[in-house]
Amino acid sequence: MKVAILMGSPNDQPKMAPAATTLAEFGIDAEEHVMSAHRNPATVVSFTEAAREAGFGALICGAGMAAHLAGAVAAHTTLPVVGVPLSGGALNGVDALYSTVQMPRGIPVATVAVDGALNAALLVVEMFAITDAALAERLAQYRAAWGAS
Ligand code: RP5
Repeated sequence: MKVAILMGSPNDQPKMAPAATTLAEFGIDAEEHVMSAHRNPATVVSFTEAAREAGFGALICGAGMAAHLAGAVAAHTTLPVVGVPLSGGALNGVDALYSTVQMPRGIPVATVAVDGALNAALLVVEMFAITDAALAERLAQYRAAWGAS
């Protein structure tokens, strides 16, 4: 399974880069795409509705301000969606945090910290490792090394 890393603007890429880097460390394929829930909502819908069939196992969505890409994506798939609120704008990420974490019941988004792209990737690795013993072992090694650093 591969992972989609979606972001609302090309300007988000530096903040989202740790997601792809971390997934690569675990040998998990990932694709980065720029699409916005408010600038190109039709693209968000078509990509998301096709995601499971296209081989994606999870989607990581980063957006700043109140754009709320993760919630829009979650509305169109039952794959796990991890939301990364991004800093910036007048409220510097508090707006993105609240809009991403406060999803109404029934449509979940697993929300990490503001600019928490690395943890978003680790959460997806943990999900994939539920049914992949070799990946679980690599995760244990990563965690041990992390604690030692
Ligand atoms: C959101 O609006 C993006 O995720 C970005 O964080 C924010 C500002 O976008 P830009 O003006 O930098 O393109 O859609």
